[in-house]
Amino acid sequence: MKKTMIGMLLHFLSVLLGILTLLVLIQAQDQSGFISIDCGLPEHLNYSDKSTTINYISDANFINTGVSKRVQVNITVLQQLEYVRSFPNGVKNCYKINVTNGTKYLIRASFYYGNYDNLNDPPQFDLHLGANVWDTVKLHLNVSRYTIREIIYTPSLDYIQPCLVNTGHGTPFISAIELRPLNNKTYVTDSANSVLSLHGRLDLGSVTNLQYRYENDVYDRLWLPFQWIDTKKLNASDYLLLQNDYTPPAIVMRTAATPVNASAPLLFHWNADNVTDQYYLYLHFNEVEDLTQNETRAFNITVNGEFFYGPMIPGYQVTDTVISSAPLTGAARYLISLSKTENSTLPPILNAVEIYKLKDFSQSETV
Ligand SMILES: *[C@@H]1O[C@H](CO)[C@@H](O)[C@H](O)[C@H]1NC(C)=O
Ligand SMILES: *[C@@H]1O[C@H](CO)[C@@H](O)[C@H](O)[C@H]1NC(C)=O
Ligand SMILES: *[C@@H]1O[C@H](CO)[C@@H](O)[C@H](O)[C@H]1NC(C)=O
Ligand SMILES: *[C@@H]1O[C@H](CO)[C@@H](O)[C@H](O)[C@H]1NC(C)=O
Ligand SMILES: *[C@@H]1O[C@H](CO)[C@@H](O)[C@H](O)[C@H]1NC(C)=O
Ligand SMILES: *[C@@H]1O[C@H](CO)[C@@H](O)[C@H](O)[C@H]1NC(C)=O
Ligand SMILES: *[C@@H]1O[C@H](CO)[C@@H](O)[C@H](O)[C@H]1NC(C)=O
Ligand SMILES: *[C@@H]1O[C@H](CO)[C@@H](O)[C@H](O)[C@H]1NC(C)=O
Ligand SMILES: *[C@@H]1O[C@H](CO)[C@@H](O)[C@H](O)[C@H]1NC(C)=O
Ligand SMILES: *[C@@H]1O[C@H](CO)[C@@H](O)[C@H](O)[C@H]1NC(C)=O
Ligand SMILES: *[C@@H]1O[C@H](CO)[C@@H](O)[C@H](O)[C@H]1NC(C)=O
Ligand SMILES: CC(=O)N[C@H]1CO[C@H](CO)[C@@H](O)[C@@H]1O
Repeated sequence: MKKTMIGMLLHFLSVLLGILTLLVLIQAQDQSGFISIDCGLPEHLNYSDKSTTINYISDANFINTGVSKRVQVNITVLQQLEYVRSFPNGVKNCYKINVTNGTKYLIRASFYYGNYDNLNDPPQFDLHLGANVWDTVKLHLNVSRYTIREIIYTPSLDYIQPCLVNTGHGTPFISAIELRPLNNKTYVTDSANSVLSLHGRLDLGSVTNLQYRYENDVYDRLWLPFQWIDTKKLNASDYLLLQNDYTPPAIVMRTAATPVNASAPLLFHWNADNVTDQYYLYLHFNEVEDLTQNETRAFNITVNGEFFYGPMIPGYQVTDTVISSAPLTGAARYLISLSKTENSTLPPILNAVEIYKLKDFSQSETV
């Protein structure tokens, strides 16, 4: 195992930078520790999902309120979206789900309206975790879209209480709650009372245009295929990959984005909801080409023009993850630029990216 940590303070954005190259061989992992709850599912219908092999159980043992309903769409994929639990009564309805305290979990709540109430009127409501406001959920009428909310959270009690809160914009409901234990060396923040909330998780250069999750991803993260303008796709000839602790799926890391114009930088950006927002960025690299002696690929990474990390030289068939070990903050828009160094013969690449927003969870874990 090799570990390199380069830290550097950035005055403008106050960012500490680091690179992790933690090399471990891919470990075979099963879904042990996964908690997969299909909300509204009648108890005798527990099932193993066809596409992921994940076992889903009814929410009947986790909540006493609400009613089970079925969506008006024939579900062919993502069977957990077929039933919902809807909460016509009460302002705040809470689940109580047993967990292993001290374990870092990815917690995902899924919502699929599917006109389950025959009103053709998708609601808006709030999602809480205990006394903490997690997010607002706004549903779509479009039957081909579903909504997720995801956080990375380490409970200190042996149960969690996700709650649906009626804010006067329709009846709250929920389709699924999924908990996935993560490696506690990953997604580390320095604020004890905060959680990471998913802002985006992209698979760049995808040649299949498919969304990947378990079993490709041992942690069942969802990777969305995406292509930025002025980029083209590169793909490796095989799936060989020496993993790090983040373990992005080999099928995601097999492909990368690179600028169409080989001397131009690779650029992407996101807009902050608020300049006070704090973001954590995770850039995953894997050299997809077997470079010859006279070829080099080296690039520097900047955030809003300020040096972030470099020179980055992706290892061949190795996952390298560049992380912001302190949050990016103070801007309305974050422009990330990867530009080749003077001596690099090849343009920059990027295989996958994750962006999380820090959320304050300093209120009680219970309701
Ligand atoms: C479904 O799963 C739950 C939780 O494991 C269990 O309590 C229940 O008995 C199961 N129901 C059936 C019919 O298997
Ligand atoms: C759902 O499937 C049933 C039976 O296969 C069919 O009768 C019905 O029309 C389908 N509904 C929709 C909305 O596709
Ligand atoms: C949760 O844990 C408590 C205490 O250990 C136990 O009494 C209860 O049955 C558990 N609930 C479920 C749904 O497993
Ligand atoms: C788990 O909770 C118990 C008490 O319920 C506490 O003693 C223990 O320290 C907690 N463990 C962690 C890792 O938080
Ligand atoms: C529904 O969403 C899909 C996927 O985002 C999109 O392709 C389609 O155009 C949308 N349909 C409508 C009616 O908005
Ligand atoms: C991660 O978990 C291991 C084993 O449960 C524990 O020994 C270690 O202290 C934890 N590390 C952190 C940073 O929480
Ligand atoms: C390619 O990018 C370089 C550097 O940004 C620029 O000078 C050049 O004009 C670009 N070429 C084309 C064809 O856009
Ligand atoms: C931005 O955040 C600050 C502090 O958290 C808050 O006072 C302000 O209302 C927020 N602005 C908007 C537009 O949400
Ligand atoms: C790199 O070396 C190979 C032979 O090993 C040669 O064919 C190629 O032209 C060289 N490329 C450059 C850019 O020098
Ligand atoms: C890239 O970063 C290195 C290390 O900080 C620096 O020496 C070099 O000048 C930078 N190169 C470019 C082209 O920005
Ligand atoms: C770039 O190449 C030149 C000429 O080969 C060399 O003098 C210089 O040290 C190289 N710079 C870096 C950063 O490797
Ligand atoms: C599946 C796929 O698109 N594979 C491509 C990977 O990249 C090579 C070129 O390097 C193409 O020839 C393959 O078609």
